Amino acid sequence: LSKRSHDRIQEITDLKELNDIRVSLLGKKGPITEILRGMKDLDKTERPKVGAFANKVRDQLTESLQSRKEALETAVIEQQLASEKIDVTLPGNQDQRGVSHVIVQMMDDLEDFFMGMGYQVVSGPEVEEDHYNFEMMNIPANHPARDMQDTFYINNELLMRTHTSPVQARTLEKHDFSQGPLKMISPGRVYRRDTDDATHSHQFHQLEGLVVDKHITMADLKGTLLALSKHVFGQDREIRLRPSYFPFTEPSVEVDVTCFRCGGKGCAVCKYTGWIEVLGAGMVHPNVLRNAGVDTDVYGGFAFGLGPDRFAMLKYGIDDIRSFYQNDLRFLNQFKQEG
Ligand code: FA5
Repeated sequence: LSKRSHDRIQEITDLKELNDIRVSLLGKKGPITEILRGMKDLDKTERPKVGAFANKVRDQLTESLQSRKEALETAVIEQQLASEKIDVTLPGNQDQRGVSHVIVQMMDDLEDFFMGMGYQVVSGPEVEEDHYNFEMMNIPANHPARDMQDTFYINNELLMRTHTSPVQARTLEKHDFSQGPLKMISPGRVYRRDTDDATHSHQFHQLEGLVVDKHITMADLKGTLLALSKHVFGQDREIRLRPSYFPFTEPSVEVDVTCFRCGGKGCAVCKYTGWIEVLGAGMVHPNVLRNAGVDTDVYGGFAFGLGPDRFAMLKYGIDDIRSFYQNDLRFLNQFKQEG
């Protein structure tokens, strides 16, 4: 009984079934109980032997049942652990990290470049006085150059600045030249009553640059803009200066960079000229310096104004400026920074 029962018990795979077997073997109606109950009918000399035997079998069965029960319980726990196991090699839930806007990245890069050359970064108000936006920049009322920059007026004196050039005037007024030369850039938003199209936006960005010191020449301007062009568009770039007109610079130039698609040979990107216009610049007009109280017998300088929107379009081959302002994540997420 003991051996056969033991083997059967060890084959059981279910706790309920095991309990049923226990009841059938050791319960009130089981064989052991029956033997013990029948003891009274036995001979006195037989009783201790049969009793000891029955007890031994019962103990063996109890032990067998107990060990099987423990084995099954352990198996249940193990199965549970296996099914609830955490796979630490699975990829985690990715956080949706934001991306700096491509224009912000472009402006950060330009700021880094100029700060590395010792320029200070200055900001000015977007709601600007007519006085700084135009008058101080040598564009008096009724001057035809005002038409070059169609303006959002707030009232007679206030407007949305049409360029970052008023920051030149504000900084020149405050600068103490006895402490050294002025080298500044000013990045920011500007506004014009332009009709939005692929290359024009009514709100866009500019980055102004201004250097005023003794003995500043056009060669300083050209060297600076060449270094800038190489930094942004690639080390192979060359630049050329073409005569232009701005009221606040004299002489004034438009700056072209050799096309970075064809290297200057001529292609669709540069309209087969080999050159791409990237910014306006010039030597600071003496009137601008005088308006700000700077002694033009001693000091002179150069200034430039570039459009980070247009720079980013050229650098990344973006054909519509409106892409920057539509906040389509499929567009913006393409400009993920490393790290
Ligand atoms: C100016 O605004 C001058 N203040 C720049 C300057 C500063 C010249 C200092 C000399 C010395 P302009 O209007 O060309 O110039 O604009 C400068 C740049 O802004 C352009 O080269 C172009 O990149 C960008 N820009 C002008 N209008 C728009 C527009 N509607 N949308 C996007 N970018 C524009």
